[in-house]
Amino acid sequence: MLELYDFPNSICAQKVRMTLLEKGLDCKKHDVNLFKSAQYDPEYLKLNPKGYVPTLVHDGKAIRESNLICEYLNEMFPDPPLAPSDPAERAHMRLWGKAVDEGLFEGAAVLSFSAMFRERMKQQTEEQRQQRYRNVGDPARRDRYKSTYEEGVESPYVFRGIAAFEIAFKGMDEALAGGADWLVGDMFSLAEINLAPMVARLEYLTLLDPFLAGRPAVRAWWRRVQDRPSYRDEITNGISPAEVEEMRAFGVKIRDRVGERREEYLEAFG
Ligand SMILES: N[C@@H](CCC(=O)N[C@@H](CS)C(=O)NCC(=O)O)C(=O)O
Repeated sequence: MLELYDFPNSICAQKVRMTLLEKGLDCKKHDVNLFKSAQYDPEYLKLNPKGYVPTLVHDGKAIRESNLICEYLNEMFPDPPLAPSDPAERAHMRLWGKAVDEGLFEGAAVLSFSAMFRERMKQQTEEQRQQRYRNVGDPARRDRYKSTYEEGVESPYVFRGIAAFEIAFKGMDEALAGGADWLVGDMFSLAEINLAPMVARLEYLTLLDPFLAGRPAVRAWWRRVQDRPSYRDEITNGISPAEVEEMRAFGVKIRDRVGERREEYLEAFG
């Protein structure tokens, strides 16, 4: 039996749900309400000591980390395959998962945080905010939360996130330059699944366009990803109209400054 500890608009959980749909797998879902700090419930921490979603439980075994969960599902349920059979191509596919784990996830998280969640945190008492920082149990993550709360879009974490996206889109353009439909191995793979929720979050925040400008192959690839039934069910139809509107309304407030910071990155490193 498959069980997923999940939160609807979690970009990490979306990867896992897309993988489940691509594989046609049934899964029992448990909602872990991140806005009510349910991820820090002692019972949940036994499954996922970092206090994250998602966690997959398969026949009683807990599997953590969205990228690893998707790999696990692909190994346990090989049909249809979501990874190329050639080992070198599989390694290339995993580079995209690494790019997400090493920069794009944090980029999407800090952009969302500095646009939206920061505003929610402003409604909290100082004691509630301090409790939030203590809960995360990890100084690196605490520093990221604090910086995006205090500095918003001016946070150095936001600058690094914008850089991670710019580097990734440049890499996608190169990977698609020969006319390929997909990033690796001529197939829709875990590379697309790892990236799709990150790119979608940028788009919902109205921040995607500058990254796609002058990159028609990436834009066409993005349309292909969005046409995938797993994307439509889990992302397009899986996010409520109220959440879509919230992301848009807050995203537009930081859009100009994000564009300027992208230009700053290109001037310094482009
Ligand atoms: N590297 C982890 C990151 C998981 C993660 O940070 N998930 C977010 C939701 S997308 C979360 O649970 N955040 C709760 C918190 O930071 O308190 C993965 O890919 O599974």
